[in-house]
Amino acid sequence: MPSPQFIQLHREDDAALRQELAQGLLGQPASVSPKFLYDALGSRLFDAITELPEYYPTRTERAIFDAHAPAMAALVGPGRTLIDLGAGSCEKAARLFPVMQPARYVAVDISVDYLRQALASLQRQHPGVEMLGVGADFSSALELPREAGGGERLLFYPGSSIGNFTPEAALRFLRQARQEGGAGGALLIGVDLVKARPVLELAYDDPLQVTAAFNLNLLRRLNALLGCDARLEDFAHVALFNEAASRIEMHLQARRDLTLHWPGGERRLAAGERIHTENSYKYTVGGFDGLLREAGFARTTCWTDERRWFAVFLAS
Ligand code: AVI
Repeated sequence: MPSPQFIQLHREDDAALRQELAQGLLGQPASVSPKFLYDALGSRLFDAITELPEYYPTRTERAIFDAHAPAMAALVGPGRTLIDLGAGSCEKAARLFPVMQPARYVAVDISVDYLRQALASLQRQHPGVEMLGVGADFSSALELPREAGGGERLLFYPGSSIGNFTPEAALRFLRQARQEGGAGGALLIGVDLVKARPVLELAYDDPLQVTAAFNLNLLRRLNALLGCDARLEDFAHVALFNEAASRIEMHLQARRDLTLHWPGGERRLAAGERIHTENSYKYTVGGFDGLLREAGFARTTCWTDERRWFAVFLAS
């Protein structure tokens, strides 16, 4: 019985994280990178978000794969190295195994520890597929290690996480994906589409307040990592669709005049002032297709749901 291999490429340096957080808080407007949303509790809250009736992206994307995976597989062909970016529980890729029939599976996530259990269980179900877990942060640069192997690569980036990059960073990421795919490489990517404001805003501000908890959890991280004295009850979750920028923005809005203190710094916030915590860009099919072509992909195919709320692109 083969067993998966694991490598950890990058480790966060606490001092660098503290500096990044302080710099963000001192900015105008104040901001905190969305990468801090995902500690153990934040990741569980995000999983809960994906179960909410208002948060349509996860289930809409799943329905697109359920309906069209055989057509995607026919274009991609069997025997690929399937490279899963942000693999987490590896569940989305695992659903594709029977139709895509990869020869090799490379799961990439920020920490290799997130991948150990999932990969071990996937390996038991698919003993014929070689498996590798890679701990890497590809949010600033997508560079796969040599161990990811050759062969025809299929990069898999579901979940519309590309929307959490600025369009410039998204273009950079797509260019790197094209390069990392190599000759004969392909990219299968999920993208959330522009739609009516109330649908979008409800998806990011649900009545059960799970997304509010997900956002407010950032303050707990600020306190733990930076030694900050933020009180959760002093902030309100705000999610709004910025139509001009075509993005949902999440903010933490001060409920009163207050000052945040941490060793070596402080930041005053007036009542109503916000800390910007996340952008989630929404694309049109034509707009994202243009971005793929600008990144150097020559052939693209797109599948959407009936309402055209979400799209999956295959680019090669
Ligand atoms: C992970 N990412 C695609 C989610 C999104 O929809 O932008 C993160 C999220 N933020 C609030 N709800 C979900």
